[in-house]
Amino acid sequence: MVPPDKPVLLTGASGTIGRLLTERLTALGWTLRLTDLVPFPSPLPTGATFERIDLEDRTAVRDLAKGCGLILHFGGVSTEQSFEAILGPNLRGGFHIYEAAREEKARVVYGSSNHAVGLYERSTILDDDCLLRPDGFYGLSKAYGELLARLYWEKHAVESVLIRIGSVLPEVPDERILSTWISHNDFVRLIECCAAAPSVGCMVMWGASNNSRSFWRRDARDRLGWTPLDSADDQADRVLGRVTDSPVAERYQGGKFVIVDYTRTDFAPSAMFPDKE
Ligand code: 15L
Repeated sequence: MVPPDKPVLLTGASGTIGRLLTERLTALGWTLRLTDLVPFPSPLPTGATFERIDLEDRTAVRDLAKGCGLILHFGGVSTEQSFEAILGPNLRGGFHIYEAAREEKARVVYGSSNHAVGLYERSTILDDDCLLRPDGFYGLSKAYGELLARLYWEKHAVESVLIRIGSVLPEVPDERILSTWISHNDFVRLIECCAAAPSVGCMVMWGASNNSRSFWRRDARDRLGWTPLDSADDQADRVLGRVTDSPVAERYQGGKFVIVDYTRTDFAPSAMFPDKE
């Protein structure tokens, strides 16, 4: 695929996903403008520049996005934390990203998460139009980001691909991730498709490889031109039986994120939507 003709802003560049994309996309000839709150941990590859900014700084985000045609937004808090810790980077930061995208007429690839729907039971198979059921404040911030994207599409024609990322890991560490795994190669190809598709509107993509145990089904991948080529299935023998000791974590798609500050004893959330399950 031909690299984007304009520079691409990548937030969260120093994190796991950011470092993967920096290495792989520059090797494909992309010009990347990287940013993170913490320094980039290794030497910068050719084609990448780095500026350390805070997503809460609206002017800094706007200035850094100048001239970019695509924003890969993977910055912010990526674990379950207090509302106060998530508010600035994820909610306010997300708003700054969308304001910058609106000004630049840039497309956004928004790093959403399976934790936006983490309170579905594992036996429920979800399509892209399912109700959002966040499993904590982190998942809630991703649900907000998805709605922010929809607002900016409907009011300002800012295009977005909302990737509900499963687990981006070199290999599968446990039984749950047999359902949520996305290989590095599938993930990088997905990002290439997000950049290359002639139009994306505001679409949701399940960010997972071709796993037979997947919790997820329909999305707009045909329109995007993406087909995952890998599968966690090959690794099943090694990890089947590697589970937590929490019945709550094992019951819900979000796994361990669900049990942070979980106070119910009756497993009732699923009973809120009996007709959907
Ligand atoms: C996420 O959203 C997290 O950022 C990542 O660290 C993993 O925990 C992943 O979800 C997951 O659910 O496996």
